[in-house]
Amino acid sequence: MSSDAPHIGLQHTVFSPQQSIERAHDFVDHLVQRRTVRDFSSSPVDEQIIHQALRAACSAPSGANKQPWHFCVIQNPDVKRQIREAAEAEEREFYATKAPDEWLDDLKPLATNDQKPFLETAPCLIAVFLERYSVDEQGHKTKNYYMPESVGIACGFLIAALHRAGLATLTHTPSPMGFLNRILQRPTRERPFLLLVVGYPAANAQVPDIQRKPSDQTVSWF
Ligand code: IYR
Repeated sequence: MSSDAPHIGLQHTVFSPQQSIERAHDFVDHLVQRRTVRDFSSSPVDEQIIHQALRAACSAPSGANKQPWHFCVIQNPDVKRQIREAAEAEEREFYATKAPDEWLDDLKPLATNDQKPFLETAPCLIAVFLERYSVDEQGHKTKNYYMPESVGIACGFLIAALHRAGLATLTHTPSPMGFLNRILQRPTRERPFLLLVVGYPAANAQVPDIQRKPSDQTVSWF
């Protein structure tokens, strides 16, 4: 069923077949170099880069265009310290008691532990919240749809845009992350979804020697 809702002409660039292939290679060759980084430099990040990457994130498709996300950009050292302390408290419990052995075994190649110094070293953290529901101008609750899918896609855009600008990121999810609502004073209708650590890699940054699955395991063509 179509509706009378206003529509406008699509703005979309189509390239020649050769250009399309080259552009796909250029973009993907760079994107696949992205690695999750845990050794961050304290070098500052120009806020323009963060603004632009958030523009990318906020342009993501979302269920019924509800845009069910909120991004908190944290650069204040005192707020970063509070987040580190709260995250490490959760991580101590995770590593000492909560995590089953299988999970700890799966984490061995990453060599992670309950220490999260990057939460203070990195110049910028972006806390991403998922809006369970919204509130309209009259204060009435309004529904959102496909929130995890929508916010997940927005985070993908965000990470890709930051990588494209030469920044490193770490998708950090201490569990539970309710401390982010408290520290950042976000309402309970917003669920903390991801804590993204953003900055430049340390000069001597190391990453785990792990491989991506071959495409015959991850892709089927029909
Ligand atoms: N949140 C913990 C554990 C952890 C869990 C997964 I799944 C990872 O991919 C990486 C780490 C930590 O950050 O150490």
